Amino acid sequence: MKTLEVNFDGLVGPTHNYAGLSLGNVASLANMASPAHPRKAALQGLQKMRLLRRMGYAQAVLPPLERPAVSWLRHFGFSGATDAAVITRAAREAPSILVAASSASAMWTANAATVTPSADSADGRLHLTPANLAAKLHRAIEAEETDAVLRRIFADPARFAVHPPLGGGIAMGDEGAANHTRFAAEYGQRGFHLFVYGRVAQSPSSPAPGRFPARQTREACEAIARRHGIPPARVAFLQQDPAVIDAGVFHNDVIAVGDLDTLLYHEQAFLGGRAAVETLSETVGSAIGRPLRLMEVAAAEVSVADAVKAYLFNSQLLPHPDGGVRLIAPEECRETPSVAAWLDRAVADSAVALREVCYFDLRESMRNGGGPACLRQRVVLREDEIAALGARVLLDEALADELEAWVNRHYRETLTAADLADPQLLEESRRALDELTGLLRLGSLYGFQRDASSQSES
Ligand code: SUG
Repeated sequence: MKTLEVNFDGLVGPTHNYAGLSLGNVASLANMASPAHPRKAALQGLQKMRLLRRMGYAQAVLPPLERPAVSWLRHFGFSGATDAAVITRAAREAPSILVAASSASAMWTANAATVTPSADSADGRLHLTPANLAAKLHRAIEAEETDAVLRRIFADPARFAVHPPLGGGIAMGDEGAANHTRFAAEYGQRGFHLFVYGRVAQSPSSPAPGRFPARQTREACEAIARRHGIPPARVAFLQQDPAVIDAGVFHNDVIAVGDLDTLLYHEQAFLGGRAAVETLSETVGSAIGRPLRLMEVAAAEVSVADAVKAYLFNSQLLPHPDGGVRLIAPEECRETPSVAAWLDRAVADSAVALREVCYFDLRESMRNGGGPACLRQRVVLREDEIAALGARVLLDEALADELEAWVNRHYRETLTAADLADPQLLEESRRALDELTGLLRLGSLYGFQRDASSQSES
């Protein structure tokens, strides 16, 4: 039976804005309070999905979460007779909490979960753990709702196991697939899992960044590998160099990307440097039965600062039909001279597996530190598992057209921080999401839909 890697991209939500919420994420801080363009953001994301599908890759979509999250505002004590009153009170008393409850950050679905395909787990089911995203308030409040979304889509318990997000707070800080890479000779064959962490929570003397937070802990990585039933011989754990976290590499996918038998990484990505990568390469090679193709980017050619600016490593690495690889890169790579020169050299060199680079304009997401790879969650699925998905999430031209028209009908052109206090935005977002659940056949997914149906029943 055929097995495919399906890219589940996040549909950008109607409240997309720049709030400067992510200390350690250079773009998020730099663009704080500048006006955002939700319609353009959603269309840029859809265009990427559409073109990847046309290139022959399996593409799916994950819905946005309900934002502003009135239920969270109520949870934090902002009571009110109506939801609009809750928003108004939060805007007056604690605007920073309203802003966190309004972020469209669920669009970066690389952070939605960590997935272990059925070929790799002890019980032969596909396992998913939604990320707890404990490091940041606006992201931590995603976990419960993402869990609900994944349970709708991966609903068949005979095939899929959706675990709850890890408890335990920041010591179990987990940012999902942004810090995880699966290697395999072919998608359907048994794989090898690389987990990358920023610090060891239970060992305070171990190396850690000094300036910015390390969001992912080793303990969280180990817990996920255990829960998903991955044999220990098929897992490796590497630590990020704390210096790169302090330079703005808040997730491993800002400094390395791997797929199948290929790893593209920056020389300074990992603690232990080249020796650590060589050991990894040997272990992976013998586990998947084929040597790992390493593409190292030297610091002398591309500095970490340029890598962070251009988001070279946040490209999607995909198989090219001729046996090499293709990169789906942000436009910013073409505009950063050191990165553009590296890519040109690599494509021209027949000894390097890189055959082609396709550039995409994802500027709206990039201005919050989200590149092509942040916007997608990779799920390796057999054909029967694809057929068992519990919603209309697999993208075809018809769904892409419908989603584009839906965005054009509902999304604002511009959104500023001040607009988040406008209760009208809540109404608009709910109207849009209500229609979306119909389009994607998700049923009554969102809290406001369930509240409305329980009111009409009583
Ligand atoms: O968690 N930005 C996200 C970007 C996530 C990128 N994902 C991966 N690298 N996989 C974050 O820092 C900024 C929101 C704001 O400032 O408004 C934000 O949340």
